[in-house]
Amino acid sequence: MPLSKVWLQMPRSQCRNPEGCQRVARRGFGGRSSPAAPEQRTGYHLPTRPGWGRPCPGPLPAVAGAMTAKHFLAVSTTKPYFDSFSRSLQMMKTIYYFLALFGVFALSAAAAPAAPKPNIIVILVDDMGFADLGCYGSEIPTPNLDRLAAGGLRFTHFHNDSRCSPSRATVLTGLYSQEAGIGVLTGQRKGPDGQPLPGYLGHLNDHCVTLAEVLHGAGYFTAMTGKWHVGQEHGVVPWNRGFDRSLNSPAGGFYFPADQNTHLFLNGHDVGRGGQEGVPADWYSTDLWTTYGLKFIQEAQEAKKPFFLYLAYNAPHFPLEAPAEDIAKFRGKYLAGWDKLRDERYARQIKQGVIDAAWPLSPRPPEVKPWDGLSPEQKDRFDHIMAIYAACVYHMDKEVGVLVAGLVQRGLLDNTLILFMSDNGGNYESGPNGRLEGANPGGPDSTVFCGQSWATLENTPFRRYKHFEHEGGISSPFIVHWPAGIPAKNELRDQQAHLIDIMTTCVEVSGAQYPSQFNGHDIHPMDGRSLVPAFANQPIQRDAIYWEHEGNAAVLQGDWKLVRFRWNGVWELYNIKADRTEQHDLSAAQPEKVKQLSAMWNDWAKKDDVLPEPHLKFPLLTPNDGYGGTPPLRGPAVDAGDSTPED
Ligand SMILES: [Ca+2]
Repeated sequence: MPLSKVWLQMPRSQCRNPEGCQRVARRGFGGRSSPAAPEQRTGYHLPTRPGWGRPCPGPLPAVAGAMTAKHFLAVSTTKPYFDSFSRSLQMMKTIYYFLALFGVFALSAAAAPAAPKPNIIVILVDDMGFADLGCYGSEIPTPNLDRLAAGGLRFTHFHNDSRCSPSRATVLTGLYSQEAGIGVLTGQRKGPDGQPLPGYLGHLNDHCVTLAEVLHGAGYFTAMTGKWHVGQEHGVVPWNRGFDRSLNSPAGGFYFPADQNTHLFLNGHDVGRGGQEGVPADWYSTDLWTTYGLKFIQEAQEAKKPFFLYLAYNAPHFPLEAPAEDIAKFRGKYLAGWDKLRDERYARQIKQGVIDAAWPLSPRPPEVKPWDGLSPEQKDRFDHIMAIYAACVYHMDKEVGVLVAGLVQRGLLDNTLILFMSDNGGNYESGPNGRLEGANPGGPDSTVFCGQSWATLENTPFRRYKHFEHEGGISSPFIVHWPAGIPAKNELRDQQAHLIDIMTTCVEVSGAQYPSQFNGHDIHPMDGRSLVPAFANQPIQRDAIYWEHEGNAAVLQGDWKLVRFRWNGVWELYNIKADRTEQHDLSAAQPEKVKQLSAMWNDWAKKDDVLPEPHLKFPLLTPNDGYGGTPPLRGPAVDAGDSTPED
């Protein structure tokens, strides 16, 4: 029985905690509490205890299948769901019609009060590929994010900055990462003269403002939980960059208190691994970020302010770790192998409309072995690795459900703009074999990397990975959910967008003023465009989008993308509308287009402190090989350095 049906038809009597849960009529997340709803109706199981959004313990074992989510909300994008959803939508339209009529009469009698500012939640996940959510083709069950997508929008051409810190800098500031001071990670890069390169300071500079600083100025209660990674070691911290509340780690690379890299700060106080100042001693990071996110939302509500929450999950970044029961759900599921699963994801993506059937699936890279040629022992090892990765994604989705339940409980979901995205594509680091080390893989003492072979699945149907500016590195799911502001439900948007647009969008929907000066410093103008027109399926007016990371580079203008593999690579030219999987390099056929776009890229690079490129760390590779096969993607010295949990 499909996962969704188990839950959709689950009678109240099957709940493990029927007295502790209430049901909410399935009328969008904002559905009215309806404890007396008929048993056959779909309902969310919610805790009656307010405040913390603990999940319902789920159905009784006899109902829950091996893959069943142990969570209050497990709805996937199946046809019965959409049929029912359409009926609900029709009912809502009727209600809205009468409300609108009533509103006309009311407005004639009195001036309308100002619309309340929307709450804003930016959810940023770490190292998750374009194809890892159910609503973007994955076999990993992500019912909660699928549900948000069904109640809102999915963008199909959304891009990030291909690496942790640059993407975070861009999300937070609305600037290209170099302009904000973070072109690579949080280590400082120096030029030949020994001076720090302004685009590579390793921390947010003084000429940018964060979303928190901007929204705080508009009366918002501002909070963050999760991975910071924009320069805490240099003194740039959430509590001095606009956040009223924060539970953060300087960087990522941990999931449990016992992990080597665990380090927490609560509102600026060093609370170590937890166990002090109210932070529990025993936690799983994904849960902890959600719990404190809801705690801060509660504070905002009590303060009667709109809130901004930046929820930066550090899952599913390496070293991959997850609760054992989550890993067990997936063990054996990946013996099907990357070749078959990739074909299946590709087919689902076409059916869902998130990719164009005209784009061929990029071929398996030469480094990745055919699954059928592996020994049973090798298959078992790879299955174990991917089960842990899938568990990280699955658990992250589960916590998104907890967050949404907390919003429903507080009556906040309807006017909360939720934006969900990933900071870069699936990660090939550790090479095609990945890593599976430790007596208890997936536990706190283990070292698990998904590796290039599974990353190829994660980035279906695109080429290349995190670090690179080919589509596999920079493409992300992007889910937008805002019932009060976006009437469209379960619609796709193919407008090109980038996380640089988050600032501009938040400024528009909040009515905030983006400053030209802040704390005595001149502030760079925003580089992005508001996505509000795209919410109504109107075009976004922009000239181009640019990328640079470790010498990898790209510019996208309309249908044309120029992309380069390393600083010593040659420019490749693709018509991204016809060939988004980057299979047909048109650079030789259209040299004038290459000349035009490369000149644009150079002008941008000079303007935004991208030059001189900080490539001295990296060994020289031979020019672009056309796929990333031979020669090796990275030199050995670089692989060793990048396998640390720094990013
Ligand atoms: Ca990342």
